[in-house]
Parts: sequence; structure tokens; C-alpha cells
Amino acid sequence: MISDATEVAARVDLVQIFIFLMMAFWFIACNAVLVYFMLRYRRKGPDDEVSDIKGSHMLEVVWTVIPIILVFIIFYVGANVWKDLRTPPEDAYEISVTAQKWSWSFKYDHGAIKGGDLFVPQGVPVKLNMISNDVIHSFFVPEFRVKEDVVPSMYTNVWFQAEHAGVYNIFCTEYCGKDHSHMLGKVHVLDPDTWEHWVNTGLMPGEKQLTPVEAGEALFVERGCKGCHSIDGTKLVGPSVLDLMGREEILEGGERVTVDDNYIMDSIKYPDRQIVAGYPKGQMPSFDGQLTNEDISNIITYLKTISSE
Ligand code: HEC
Ligand SMILES: [Cu+2]
Repeated sequence: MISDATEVAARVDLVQIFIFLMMAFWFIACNAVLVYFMLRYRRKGPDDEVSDIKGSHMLEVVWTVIPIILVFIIFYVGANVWKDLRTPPEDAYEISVTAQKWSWSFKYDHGAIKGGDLFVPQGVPVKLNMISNDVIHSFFVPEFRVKEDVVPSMYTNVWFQAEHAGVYNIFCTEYCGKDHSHMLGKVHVLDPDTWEHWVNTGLMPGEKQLTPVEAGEALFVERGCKGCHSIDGTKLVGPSVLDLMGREEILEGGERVTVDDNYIMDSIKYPDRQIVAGYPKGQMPSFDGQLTNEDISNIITYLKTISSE
């Protein structure tokens, strides 16, 4: 019942259980007394004289002071954990997080930018500096008991120290549009050796280097492209990428372009420069600075393989 994924998580759970048990105790106690009084002091008939009780200062003081003390205890235990949850240690390992419709991306000290999944070292405090490129999202790792809104134009943060190597879920918990429910990811907590290996190679042990097409396909899914661009010709939020390469596109304003590598790169980095006629401007988030040039060329290589022939 108590999460041991982080030390703070266990303490959050204790506060929760403490408050629940206290509520349960008072709920049962109050209702028991209520039922007892209903039976004990029931009017037995028309001639039953009821006693006329006037107020009691003693009683009023007791039922005011006891709840006040309890409420302060709840405040104290809650605030205590909250303070630690909100105060990242000075020496925390920092990772930049960017949220946009509908994916997460993570930028690490050593320069790597990864989408979808987050990789962190085990037993080390990790601080996430988060910002959104579009609407309000919210970063939530249930097992760590950390949750914080990710908003445009202001950095927010969470920190945690994962105690056990393993894989945990990331959810977006602020409704952010059509594919909000697909805005998922995993936190991979890596033991020191695996972490070392991952930082040096970008790969998990046993994982082999992907081909450009495979890497492009993985990015297409991880970065949420697939939520807006179908690969089977269906029109979603954006145009389908089926037979994209070489097709003649009519842009807003009537200009015609033939889709080539540069057009795709521009569409990914600066989506608002050329808008395909009939599609909304401002819907596609910019991936400038989020995807490396290598990522973009892998995506282009993958897109070339999506053809109906
Ligand atoms: C939130 C929805 C959304 C996401 C996510 C998204 N796009 Fe788009 N994309 C659009 C829309 C809408 C358009 C059409 C308007 C325009 O041209 O900007 C578009 C246009 C494009 C075009 C031009 C298509 C054409 O037919 O000329 C390309 C290429 C493209 N996106 C690639 C991508 C890639 C690659 C990703 C992921 C890294 C991505 N998009 C993520 C909505 C999205
Ligand atoms: Cu979201």
C-alpha cells in the first residue's frame, strides 16, 4: 500500500493514511453516538416529557478546541512533507523537460535530447526544470507522488530521488487537447553501471543502434507526430504523411510547393511559415531545438518509406 519508489512517496502515503484513519475514527464515533442517542432519547409517547436543555459552554469549548487541534496536526504533518517535496537538494542532477502537444522531451547535461521516456540515475536526487511550448500540461509520476503543472512562459519544477532501479509511468494530468490521454511516457531508473552506459552510448544494455528508418519511426511515435499525422491517408489534425515526399502541396495563399527534404525540415522546425491549405495554423508545435538535425533526417528517411506503392 505504501509506495517505496522514493522516500518522500512513503511519507506522502503516511500522511494520507493518517488523515484517512482519523476521518474514519471520527466518522464511526460520531455516527455511533448519533444512533445511540436516537434510541436512548426517543420520545416514547404523547405523554413523554422532554427535558429542555439550554446551551453548555463546556461542551462548546470542547467541540471547538479538539477539532482545531486536530486540524493543526493535519496541517503540521502535511506541511512538513510538502516542504521537502518542494525543496530540491542543492546538488540535484538537473534535466530540462519540455511539454508540447502531445509528448514530453527531456534534455540532459551531456547534450542528449530524448523524447517519450525519461532516464534517471538511481539513488541520486533529480530535479526537472519544466516548461511548455503550447498549452498547460501537468507532469505526474504516480509512484513518486510528484505532480506539477507545466505551463508556457514560466519554469516549474519537481524533484525526486528514485530508490530502486525500474520503470515507472509518466502521465499528463491536465487536459491538453485531443490526444491528451496519449501523452504518456516512462521513467527508467537506472543503476549506476547502466546509467554510465546509457550516458555514454544513448542505449540500454543489449539494445542495438537503430537504423535511420527505425529511429525515425520511433521518433514519429514518441514525439506525438502520429497523433496528428496518419500514415494511411486518413486526415487527422494535420495532413497524412502517406506519399508525402514529392507530392505537390497547395499552401495557404495559393502557392504550390513540391515536398522535398528541406520543406519537411522547415515544416518540423517552423511549422507556421508554410501552412498547408485547409489546415489550421498554430496547431503543430515547433520542434526547433527539440530534435537534433540527426533526428530530423531520421524522420525524413522514415517518411520516405511511407508510400502506397
Ligand atoms: C498537434 C498536432 C501536430 C503534431 C504533434 C505534429 N504536427 Fe505536423 N502538422 C500539423 C498540422 C495541423 C499541419 C498542417 C498545417 C501546417 O502546415 O503547419 C502540419 C504539417 C506538417 C507537415 C507538412 C505536411 C504537408 O502535407 O505538407 C509536416 C512534414 C509535418 N507536419 C511533420 C510533423 C512531424 C515530423 C511531427 C513530429 C515531430 C509533427 N508534424 C507533429 C499538426 C501536428
Ligand atoms: Cu498534456
